[in-house]
Amino acid sequence: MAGIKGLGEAHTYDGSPLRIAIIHARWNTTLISALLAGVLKSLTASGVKRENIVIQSVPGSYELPYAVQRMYTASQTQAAAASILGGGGGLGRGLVESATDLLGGSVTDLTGLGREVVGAGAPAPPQTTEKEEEKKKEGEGGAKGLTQPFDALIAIGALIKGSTMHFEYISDAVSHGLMRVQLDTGRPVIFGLLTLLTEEQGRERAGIAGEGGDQGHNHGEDWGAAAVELGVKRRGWAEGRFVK
Ligand code: DLZ
Repeated sequence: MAGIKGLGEAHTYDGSPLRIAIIHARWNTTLISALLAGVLKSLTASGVKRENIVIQSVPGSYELPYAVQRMYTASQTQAAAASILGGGGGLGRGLVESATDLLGGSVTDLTGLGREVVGAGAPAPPQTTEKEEEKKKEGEGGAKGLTQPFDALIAIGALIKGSTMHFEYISDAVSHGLMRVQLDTGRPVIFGLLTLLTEEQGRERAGIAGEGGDQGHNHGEDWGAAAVELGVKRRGWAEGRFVK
């Protein structure tokens, strides 16, 4: 008999206007790589453009809530900087130029705000060619992409239970932390945290189980779809509309 578990009726949403952040832990990399690929596959299938996806990694799952919160703030900073600089050199540009004068050149490039800020006293970044710089920005999902605040953020981690209480403490803290960030920021944070009793459970949920490494279901695909759905619905809610 077929089971009753699962996501229910599938809806499709247009992700093309969205900007999405993915923050993943590096612990248990085999699982994380597969889950990340699943997320990217479904974001792309929903129309999210690669240049509008920003990916950052952190060491472990414990770091996820803080990183998600800070990344959202960084995207707000980018959006503010872009709106100040917008309009091709009007009042905004004048303000930035005045600020640069007042700071005596300690801020070398305000247009890079949120991407890379060189503060007073910080060592100068290594020189890169134009081509390298372009490639680097593309890797950050920012070169020609949108600068609006993220529409949704996806946190990916895989915790595997060991012989101490470590697993319980981190699972609990991260779950609560991610929920808090989404309620505090008002932006959807997708819960891509696998809390696993065994490695095999992880392979099943990353779609890499079995001898051929292609069995199970990649939950990353569901997380990408959830990010697009919530991103689209939040935009509707912000305008007093209820997107079906
Ligand atoms: C320390 C640790 C352990 C033992 N296990 C995991 C794990 O299974 N999955 C994971 O994402 N992170 C693990 N970590 C690292 C912690 O999440 C965290 O990065 C460190 O405690 C530093 O804050």
